Formats: sequence, structure tokens, C-alpha cells
Amino acid sequence: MQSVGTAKEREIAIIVGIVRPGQERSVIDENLDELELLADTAGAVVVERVVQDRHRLDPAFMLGRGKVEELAKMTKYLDADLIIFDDDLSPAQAKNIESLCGNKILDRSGLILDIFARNARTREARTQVELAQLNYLLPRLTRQWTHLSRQVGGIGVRGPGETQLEVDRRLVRRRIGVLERELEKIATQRANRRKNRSHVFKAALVGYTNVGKSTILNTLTNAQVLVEDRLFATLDSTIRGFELSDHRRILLIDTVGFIRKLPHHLIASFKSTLEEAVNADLLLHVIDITSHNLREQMDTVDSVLEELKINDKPILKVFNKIDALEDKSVLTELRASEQPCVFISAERGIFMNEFREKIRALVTAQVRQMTVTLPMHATKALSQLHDLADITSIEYQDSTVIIRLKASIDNADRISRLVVLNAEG
Ligand SMILES: Nc1nc2c(ncn2[C@@H]2O[C@H](COP(=O)(O)OP(=O)(O)OP(=O)(O)O)[C@@H](O)[C@H]2O)c(=O)[nH]1
Ligand SMILES: [Mg+2]
Repeated sequence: MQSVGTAKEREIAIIVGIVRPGQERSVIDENLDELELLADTAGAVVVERVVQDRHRLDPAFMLGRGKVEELAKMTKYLDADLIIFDDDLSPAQAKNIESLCGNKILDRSGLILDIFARNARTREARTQVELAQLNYLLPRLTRQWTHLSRQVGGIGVRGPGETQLEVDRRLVRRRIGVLERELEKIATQRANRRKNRSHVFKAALVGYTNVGKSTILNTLTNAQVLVEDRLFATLDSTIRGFELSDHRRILLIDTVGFIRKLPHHLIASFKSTLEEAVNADLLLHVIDITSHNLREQMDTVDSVLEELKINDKPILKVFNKIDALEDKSVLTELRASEQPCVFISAERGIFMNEFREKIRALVTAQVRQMTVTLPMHATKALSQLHDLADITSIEYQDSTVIIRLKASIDNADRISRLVVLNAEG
């Protein structure tokens, strides 16, 4: 979408990063590389990078006032449409910088929201994005936040929330209420659907954006999920059946990717989509092994999993894109420190059998809690149970024994058969 008043195909952007005391310049450069990719995904061309060392963030301007004045000159000279900060700006900072520079000011969160708005397809995703956008924009909808009322469209002001931007805060609040109720309804529908498949083992693909989660789903299940060398190609969860080598069927779930500084509003709004991962029995944490920020990306994913309170689930680390890895020495290091893990190329189909086998082993190793009832005289079956499971409690009732136990999934199948065989006496 084009911004009103310009005939430019893509908006021209300047990006800004800040080096704080103790931070490595190289880390900031990598963050800006990622911000540039985000800007590109949103449809902007980055023509200039500004990096400033700062001990203290200025409460009014984030950068020093002098630096912002420099930015204003640069904006005119380069005819830039927007300035994007890697750090989150307070509504006041954004407003102050905007009034000095005279163009649109965005931060990383605003940019990510814009991309989500762009990529949202289903009713659920669109509702979730609009809610996150409005929550983000609400404190920014002031008289002085002029570009919102001046312009329609363009990066930072488009998507499902677009039509809401010109109305006042009271109406925005009302709309937020409507969206929240709608999401509750969607969440209930999802929960009902989930109930129907609650007995089936579920593995969820989680990970940083653009690491190859959807490619893995497509390769393993012949799903036709969109794969793109773009950030946040996937915003909805897709669930497909998948047959393991022992013919057990499980469900594989692809869902939205994570990124550094994923806006909190987004995580909150995407709760019902992420709920699919929350309810999984196994997490497949996919990592792009060619990334320069491998560790940081893994840490980001870990902290989102923590925020979702699912970091205690069994996790298999799936290092993808090994076909594109130049320095193979990291393999040894990662193999030693990141067990359980696999190294694959989903696109080239390398080591996919090992991957399938690892999933099978982890599924089989899962422990299931069961309660079974046997006739009192089935003493042989009872002793077999002791071999197959950890017995948690035994209760005698009339002529039956009620046993609570924990068993591996394989043994749980055997136990079910044993119970059926002994049911008649
Ligand atoms: N070289 C190489 N590229 C891969 C491999 N797997 C995926 N890719 C590429 O990585 C990019 C992202 O792939 P996706 O499957 O869309 O990644 P995703 O994790 O689902 O990304 P989002 O949904 O955007 O979060 C695409 O350009 C893929 O072609 C691989 O094994 N090797
Ligand atoms: Mg995807």
C-alpha cells in the first residue's frame, strides 16, 4: 500500500539503533540487520542507518536533542517517509521526535504489528492483530499524533485497525471490548475442537521467525503451508496428521514465529493461536543453524516459552538449514550442549529419517497417567502391571481393584489390552 501524497512504490526509511553501556556494537548491528529485514518485509527501503552511543536514554527524545535535529536534516535531504527506532519509544518520545522531524516515527513493536496486520488472513488472525494494534495505538492517539489523522495507509497505519485510527479514544476502547469478546468466542470454538483431539499426541513446531517451521510441516505431512523468505509468513496455526514409523498417528502443529522484542500486546492477543502450542505434548524448537544470532534467537524463544509457561514440556531442538552451513565445526559443539537435538535440512530432505525417528522415540518415551480396573482375582495381570508401569495407588472396591499408574505410551497400549483381556474374568 502506498502512503497518500507520494507516488513512491516503497516508503523510504531511516533506521536508528542505540548502543548502551556494556553492549557490543556488533550486537546492535545485528539487531539493525534484523530491523532492516523487518522494514523490507513491511515494504520500506532502508537508505540510512544511524547508531548512537548513549549512557542514558533521553526521556523526551530517546537520543540527544542534537542528534534528533541531525535526523531531521537527514530526513529532508533523503526525502525519507519514516524513521524506525530499534528500541521501543514512549508515546511522548515518538510525538516529540515527530514534531522535530516532520515525518512518521515508528519503533520495532509498531513495525512488527504492521507486518502482522499485512499478513493476517483468517478472521482469527485479523481480530488478534487489530486488538494488538489498537492496544498499541491507544496511548498514542493524541491531538499531536498528527500523522494518524493526516494519512490513511502506509507502514504503521494499515491493516485491520486502519479504519479505527481516525476515531477517538472512546470509540477505540469500545472496539477493543468488541474484539476481546470476539476472541473469547473464537477461543471457545478452538477449545471445543481441541477437546475432540485431546487423546491424540501433539507435537508443536515453535521457533524464531523464518527458521523453516512451515517447510518442516510441509515436508513431513505434505501440507501446503505458505513458505517464504520473509518474516512472519505464518500467523495461523495449521494442524496436520503425521504417521510415525511405527504407524502411530500424531498431530503436527505449525504456528506463528517469535522475534526479539515481540510486542507484549501481540503475545497477549495471539493467545488463542499459541494455545495450540500450549496444549502440545512435545515441542519441536526449530533453529536456523546458519543464523549469526543463533544463541540470541534460542534465548528469545526460550523466554517466550517461559512467558507462555510451557518451558517445562519435553523439547527437541531441531537445527535446520544444515545444507547452507559453511562452518561445520559448530555441529560438534551444539551436539554436545543441546541434547536432545537433530540436524536437518527440511528443504533438501537431509536427515529427515533421523528426525522422524527422534520424534518417534520421544513420543514413545512420554509418560501417560492412567486409571485401570481389574477383577480382584486377576493376580497375574496385576503382577504384569507392576512390570509395565509405576503404580501410584491401589484401591480395593467390592470385587475389583482400581489402580492408578504412570506408563510410557507403548506400555499404556499394552496395559489397555491387558485390561480388556482380563475384563471378563
Ligand atoms: N537453505 C535452506 N533454506 C531453508 C530450509 N528450510 C527452509 N528454508 C527457507 O527458509 C525460509 C523460511 O522458511 P519457512 O518455512 O517459511 O519458515 P517459518 O519458520 O515457517 O517462517 P515464519 O512462518 O515466517 O515464521 C524460506 O525461504 C525457506 O525456503 C533448509 O533446510 N535449507
Ligand atoms: Mg511459517
